[in-house]
Parts: sequence; C-alpha cells; structure tokens
Amino acid sequence: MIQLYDLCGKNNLRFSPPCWNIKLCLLHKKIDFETIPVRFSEKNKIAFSGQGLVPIVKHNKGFVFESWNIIEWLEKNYTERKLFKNESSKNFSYFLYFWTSRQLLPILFKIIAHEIPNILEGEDINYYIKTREERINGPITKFKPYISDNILEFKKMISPVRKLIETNGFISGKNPGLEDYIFYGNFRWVYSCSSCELLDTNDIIYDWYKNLSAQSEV
Ligand SMILES: N[C@@H](CCC(=O)N[C@@H](CS)C(=O)NCC(=O)O)C(=O)O
Repeated sequence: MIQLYDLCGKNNLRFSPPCWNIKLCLLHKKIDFETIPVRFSEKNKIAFSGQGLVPIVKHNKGFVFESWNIIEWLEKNYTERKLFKNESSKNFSYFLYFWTSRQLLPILFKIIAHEIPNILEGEDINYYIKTREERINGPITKFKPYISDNILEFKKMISPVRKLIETNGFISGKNPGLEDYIFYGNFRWVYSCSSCELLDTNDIIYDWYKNLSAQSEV
C-alpha cells in the first residue's frame, strides 16, 4: 500500500498544505493509502529520502517527494480518474502550484506564523521558532501588526478564483479536481493552525472549502 509521509502536530493534527493536496489527489484516484505522521523534529523517519521535507510518497518501487513530482507520478502510474484532464488543465494546475507556494502561502504565513507554536508540542516548538525566525530574520510575531492588511491583500489576490467558483462550482469545473486540491491546502493550513477568520462565512470560497473538507475525511 502507498504510504504518505505527512506533517503532524499536537493531537495528531495534519496541517501541511502540500500534504493535504496529495491526500485529496489520492482520494480522487481512489488509491488505498496510509499516512505516516512525521513531526518537524522527526527527520530520522524521512532520512531514507535524502531530504527533509514532506509530502513523500513511498511505493513498492521506491519513493517520490515534492508535491508536483508526486502528482505527476500518480498520474503516470494510476491512469484511472485523471488529475490532468488535458494539457491546459495540467498547465493551469502547475500555475496554481507555483502561485500557492510562491505567493499565497508566504502571505498566509505572515497571518498565522505566531499561532503555529500552539498546534505543536515538545521539541517541535523550538525547531519551528528557530528555523522560521532564521528564515524571516526576526521574531515570528513580527507580522502581527499587519494581520488585517495581509488578510485584505490575500482576499484581493484570490478574487479571480472566487469568480471561477461562482461560475462553475469548482475551480476545475463542475466537479472538484486537481486545481481545487492545490488551492485547498492554503485554507486547510490556516484553519488548522490559527483562529484567524480568513474568509467571511458568506463567502462562496468558504462554502467551497467546507464542501471539500467534508469530502476529504481521512
Ligand atoms: N515545494 C514542496 C514544499 C514541501 C514543504 O515545504 N514541506 C514542509 C511542510 S508544508 C515541510 O516538510 N517542512 C518541514 C520543515 O520545515 O522542517 C512541495 O510542494 O512538496
């Protein structure tokens, strides 16, 4: 059976955006899988992969890491229930993958960075604070004064996607697909790690998120 190495916090909380993306892809393809919880400080569990990040998918012939590589591997090895409907849907998904990792997650990080220690325990708390403070060159609280500005900025950035959901029901069209799974990780991260009310509850994206969450119980 496929094993998905999945970032894990306190009380078995799974909060990593790309890990959620891969879980939804596995569910979409109806592939049997189990998740292996990996805490920030448990790099020994994933040492076999020669790098320190999840998601990693282990299969009977080896392993794959980096969510986009995993998606391509899944699509090549499980040809039923396609993730790439055609070349344009693949390209749009690739765009969403880069947009998410390069622009959306960094802005969301500024909104929730100071709350993430609350969902961690033990050594993970110091690991998270140390690594992130080195990365941002300052305390994880440094963006707190700008939370509402960053929420506004985020909402502005995602407004074209709202239009797609209004028009079609999902980003992928009439049914959820890879484009939705990639975008979903953003919200799952925020709602798992923070008390921030990122979206208005009457926002159609909020309904979309709740709907996908209900379908992704694993
Ligand atoms: N571009 C990678 C990002 C992977 C990544 O950054 N994973 C984070 C969790 S979201 C991680 O494993 N962090 C562990 C650490 O910071 O030590 C992907 O899409 O797979």
